[in-house]
Formats: sequence, structure tokens, C-alpha cells
Amino acid sequence: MPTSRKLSARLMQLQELFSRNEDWLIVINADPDAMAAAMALKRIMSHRVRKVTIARINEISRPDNLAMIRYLRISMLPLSDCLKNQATRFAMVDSQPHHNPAFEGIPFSIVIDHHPTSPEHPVEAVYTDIRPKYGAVSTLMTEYLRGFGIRPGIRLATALQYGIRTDTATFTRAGTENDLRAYQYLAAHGDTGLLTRITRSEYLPQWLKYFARAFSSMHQCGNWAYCYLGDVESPDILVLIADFFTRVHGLKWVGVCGVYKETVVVIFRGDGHLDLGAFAASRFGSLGNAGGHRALARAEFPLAATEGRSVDVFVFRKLTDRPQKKKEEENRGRGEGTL
Ligand SMILES: [Mn+2]
Repeated sequence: MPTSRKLSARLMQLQELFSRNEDWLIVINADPDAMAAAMALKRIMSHRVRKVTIARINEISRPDNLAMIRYLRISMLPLSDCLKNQATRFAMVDSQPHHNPAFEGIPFSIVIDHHPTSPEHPVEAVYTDIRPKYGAVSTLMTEYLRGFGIRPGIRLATALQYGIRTDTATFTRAGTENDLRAYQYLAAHGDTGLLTRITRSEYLPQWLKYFARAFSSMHQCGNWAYCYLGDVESPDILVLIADFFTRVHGLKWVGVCGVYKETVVVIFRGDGHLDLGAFAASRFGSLGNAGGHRALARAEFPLAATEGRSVDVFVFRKLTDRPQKKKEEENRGRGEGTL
């Protein structure tokens, strides 16, 4: 087949780069796809070069990424000058050198990616393979493994599965048949139990107190709910809690409010029944920034706008107050969510 012949020609070219007296550093912006692809490249390089190390330029805080590292025992170090000095050759997967200042000045010999290329930033490396049509670079690396005749071990296969799942949002985002085919192949080698554990690691223990606050403050008003969390360490917590409530059957939408650095933030999530972007704008637009899409919206305004009143009550009133002209006709106490 023409495609497989093309691939093996590429792989020959890649293989020619490997020599037993060189130490490679694979540099990544660590997310599931990048980590899995780096593991695959490391696997391909092992026994072909002297040493392979994976270095990340970013901190990892997402619980699923932490779970992936832990359960799949991914060994990875933060990128440092020391690591750079120790290495003789550099590779990059799931990024291009211009994507991050941390990559600057590193003479990459290998760049394997699936992000679109930009004419202003041509990628200069001895070996480049950039396939913007692929949903995940893990898919491409799975094809590489197969091309090299390497059967992935349980942890590598599971990592690649998770990489593909994440980047294609479990095949709901632009992906290709190649992604599905690679996933199917990996399923025979990966561990479903491990994959489930990683996928389900959505929360960090220190976030649980916010759930307690959400449940104890929750007002359920028919088919919608409101929670107030008080001061939060990041607005992301509000998103997390709001997303959680979208899983509760029968709730059409939820508003989760908190205060972050003198700013009141309200996160809206719904089933698209009510246009939450328009709703948020109508209730909070005059106080700050408010809007979004039908199913996801956000409002932000300075704490000072509450003029010392309880934020909890202030926001709840804004949510329940009917606009003047609609008030009378809706006074029957029904028709929630008709805006
Ligand atoms: Mn990717």
C-alpha cells in the first residue's frame, strides 16, 4: 500500500537519527496527548540511543493529568538548563518550537506534531512530521509504533488511549478515522480499569470543601439551582462545581457564584433550554461583563457593586427578579426560564 511504504520511508529517516552515543531530551508542554506521545517516542528510541529523558516546560495541576502520571508511572522532569546541557539531541512532540518561549534556543532535531503550521514560523528540524488533520499526536505515534513493529505495553497503550480521548474530546471534536483506528488497536493492549481511574480523577481533595459549601448553600428553584461558595482560590472552582451540577438529572440550569479577588463571578451551566448567555447579560450586563453561549455563560462584576450587601442574596435576587415588563404577565409564579 502506498501509505505504508511512505510511512516506512519516513521511519527509516527517523531511525537514521538515532545513535548509541547520544543522549536525547524530549521536551513537551505536558498534557495527556503530549505525555503519551513522548512515552511512545521514548519507547521507539530506547535501545537505539544511549539515554532518553522527558522534560516538561509546564507545571501540572489538573487531577486527571496527575492521575495519568501516577498510575502510568510516567517519568518526567521539569526542563532545566542542567537537563539541556546534559543532552546532545532534542526532540519535541505535540508542539512546535514557536509555541512557547520556553522552547526558544533549543536546537530540535525532531518535531512531531498535529497543530496547524504557520507560514511565519516554518519548523526547522532534521526530522519533522506535522499532521494537522490528526485529532491527536498520540494517533500518529501509535502508527509509528506499529510501523516499527513495537507492541505497546499496558501503560504506554493506556497513555496513548487517554491522549487520543483527551484531544478528540472522546471523538466528539474534529478527529479522523485514523484516531478511531489507533484507539481501537490500543484498546487491545491498554488497561480499561486504569483508563477509567484516570478519566474519573476529576477533583483534588482540597476542592472537596467547595462541594460542601455548594451543597449547603444550594437553593433549588424548580428546575434550576443556585449556589454560593464565598471566597474561592480560583474561578475555575466555580466552573468545576457548575459542571458537576449539569450531571444532576432534572436540573435545567445552575448558577454558581463566588468571590475572587474583589470580583464577583457567576458561572452558568445548562442544557441549552434557556439561553444562559442572554440571561446572564440581561441580569448582570450593567454591572460588569456578562454573556456567553446558550449552555455556558459567565458574569463578572466588581464586589463594590453590591454596596456592602450580602453577595449571596444580591446575586440570588438578580437571578430571580423578573424584568419589569414581563413581571405582571408572569406573576402567576410559573414560566421560569422563558427569557
Ligand atoms: Mn495534542
